[in-house]
Amino acid sequence: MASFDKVITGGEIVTASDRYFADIGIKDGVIAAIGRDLDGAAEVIDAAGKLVLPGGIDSHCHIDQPSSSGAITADDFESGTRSAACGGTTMIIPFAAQHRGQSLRAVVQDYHARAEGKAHTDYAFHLIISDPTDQVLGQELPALIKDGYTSFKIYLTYDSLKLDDRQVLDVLATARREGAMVMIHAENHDVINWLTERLLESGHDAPPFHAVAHAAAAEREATHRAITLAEIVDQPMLVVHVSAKAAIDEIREAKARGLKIYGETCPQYLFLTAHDMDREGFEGAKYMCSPPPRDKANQEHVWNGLTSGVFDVFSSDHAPYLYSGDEGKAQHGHGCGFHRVANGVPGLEIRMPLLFSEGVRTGRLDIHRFVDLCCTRPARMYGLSPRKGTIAVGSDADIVLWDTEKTVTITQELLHDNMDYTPYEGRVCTGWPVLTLTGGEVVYRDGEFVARKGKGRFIPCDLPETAKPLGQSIHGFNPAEGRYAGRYEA
Ligand code: DUC
Ligand code: ZN
Ligand code: ZN
Repeated sequence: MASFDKVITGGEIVTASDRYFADIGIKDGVIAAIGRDLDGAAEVIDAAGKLVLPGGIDSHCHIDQPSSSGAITADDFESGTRSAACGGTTMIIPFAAQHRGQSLRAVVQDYHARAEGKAHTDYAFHLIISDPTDQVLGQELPALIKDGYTSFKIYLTYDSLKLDDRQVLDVLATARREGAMVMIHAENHDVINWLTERLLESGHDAPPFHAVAHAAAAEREATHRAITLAEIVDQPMLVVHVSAKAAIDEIREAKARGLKIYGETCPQYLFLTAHDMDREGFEGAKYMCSPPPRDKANQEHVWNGLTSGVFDVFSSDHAPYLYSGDEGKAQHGHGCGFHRVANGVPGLEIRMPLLFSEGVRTGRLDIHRFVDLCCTRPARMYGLSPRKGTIAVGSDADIVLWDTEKTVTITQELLHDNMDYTPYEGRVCTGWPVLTLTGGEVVYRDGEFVARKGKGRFIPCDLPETAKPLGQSIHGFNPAEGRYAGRYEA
């Protein structure tokens, strides 16, 4: 009997810390051996001349997610994970999003039904908490955390999602007690609404004014406030989709003070600018997301945040809303104003190729840092390591072969999602995934998606290593004495 189901031979393995030539033996979907001249395999995959990387983890994407306005993402778990796999991503962590009044447990069951039997990659769920009642924080959330939903996103903006500071503190304190990770969308809600009203009053309702309403200063203020609230409760927190220097500075400063504050950024903040919203007709809506892409100078600061360690993870924030058709951005926004357009851009498939091409190939980003940002850190951040995010004996055989010389022009036709546009149309990438294995099965080869039935599994997350449960009392803050006795006091 063959010792391995498959052996990947002759490739150069790259992880977050190492780079070396070796073969990989796969058995029952798991990496069973790494070594020289492995034989005894039923199938051999020739990786000569290719880099062999861990599959990517996209830890921020919206799949089959209805918004409270009724808009629904164009990708379901079938098309979303198909597209992910073709771009070198082998695990996704989308959201199970609570609308106010809903039971969190019911929401989670609903999203499981959406994913079951459809996903081609493994998946976990973050929760979105929009209604932190006593029942939710006291009963549902602790039980769900024990069942493997160990991270949740909260919002400081959007009418239907926004929490006030007091609610944020309640959520952070619950997360601290249970050892969960909190992700936060940090933009000042009142500022955005006030600016939007002023802009609309003066007839400025076209897509570029979205970026004016979502001012960088509003992102900075909310980031500062969120960090302050996390500091008061002494709870780790990840600021998601960071777009602007002002917010990056807040995160850098918090890290320098020793706080467990983490940062995430996305392709749209490296490769798009607010200027893209300035296109003919309503076309600018194709580039609208929140926070919005900024300017060239801010792009440089985002790059700098990636190379200098301010950012811990690089995610897509894939929020695929169609442009055309009855439910499209154009129909909803044209003649009604930028504030009516669903916020979000697609990016699941091009997240890693774009960063590889413009970061690694240009010498701007160390390849180990690339793997760390796209694969290893998301696994560690969300309690999936070492099963996911690296190439090691015992880890799942989620592996991607990269051809570093392959040049591809991005077009919507080439991509595998359900969208009708890509904001990156015409952009040329050098370095592209040529083969993807999920759980030891080849699902993508040379531009073709080759899987049939979705075999992706739900993977419950452990408690994140950065956020072990810290008990009932709040370290550094003694509510009984009513005074701050924090770590930074002399
Ligand atoms: N902003 C969000 O907060 N979520 C989805 C996409 C977006 O642009
Ligand atoms: Zn968000
Ligand atoms: Zn998002």
